[in-house]
Amino acid sequence: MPHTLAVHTHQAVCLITLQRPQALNALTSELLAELAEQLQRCASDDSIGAVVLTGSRKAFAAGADLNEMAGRDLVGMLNDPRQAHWQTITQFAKPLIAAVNGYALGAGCELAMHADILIAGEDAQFGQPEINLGIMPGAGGTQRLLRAVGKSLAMQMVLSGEPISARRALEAGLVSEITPPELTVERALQIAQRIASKAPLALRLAKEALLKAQDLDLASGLRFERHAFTLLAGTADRNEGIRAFQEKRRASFCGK
Ligand code: DAK
Repeated sequence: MPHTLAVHTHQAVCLITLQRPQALNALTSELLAELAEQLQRCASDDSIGAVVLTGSRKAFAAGADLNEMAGRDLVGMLNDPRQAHWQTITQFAKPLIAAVNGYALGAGCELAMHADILIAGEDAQFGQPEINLGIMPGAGGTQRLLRAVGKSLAMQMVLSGEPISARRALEAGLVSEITPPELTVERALQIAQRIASKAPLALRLAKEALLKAQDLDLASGLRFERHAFTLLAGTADRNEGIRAFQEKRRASFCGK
């Protein structure tokens, strides 16, 4: 049983809630290990189609746990077990939705940016305040933020440490929707349920292709897309999807 997370699965969607309210969900090694373990479990469970990750109304997560970080020197950072946990989170291949209320700062913002879709409450704040501590983002904050919001705003956030509001995050493309805070999780679950009803192999390849768009040049990305599209032509779910359309009924996908 995880200590730092609450985990509930309902109709093919797993809801993972960060639970360290005493420290605004600051990310400890234990929390990251438990999160990585839960994502691995979801990855190997065929009955789970999507995951929603959330925190509390006050904080999604206020960054890496600074009390834990204070005890790590250079060698400690190089051998940091958290690196492996971040890798596991990065490699999660099923759809991942973040429902963000309150503070998403430092590693908390970086964790939210690992999600494929971000839904934010109106009071959410996104920031990379590491510069105030004499350090810089270390879990993708420079790379994913720049790709999400563009150079000028990413530079401003990382170099000044100033957070941005949910509305600004929406305008910049960091989040796709904002909601009243009490509805953020519900809206994320609604989107996750819809996604989880689709064909698993198509979801997996579509997510992979979309992520490649950030890394590859256009010709390579288009080549990957064509291969993935062709692969799906050999799946039972593709036949079922088209047959269901012709028979005017809802498709029932099997993941093959
Ligand atoms: N760590 C530990 N405790 C924290 C915390 C944090 N990041 N953030 C808040 N808390 C604790 C506070 O100490 C306080 O505890 P008590 O004093 O009550 O025991 C409690 O949560 C409530 O916080 P406040 O009293 O400060 O609440 P306020 O509403 O006044 O302020 C705040 C909220 C979020 C503005 C403030 O707490 C704050 O500035 N927190 C620190 C935010 C921050 O600087 N975050 C960035 C941390 S650096 C790595 C990759 C990445 C990283 C590290 C390693 N590897 C790949 C290895 C990332 C680094 C970071 O994220």
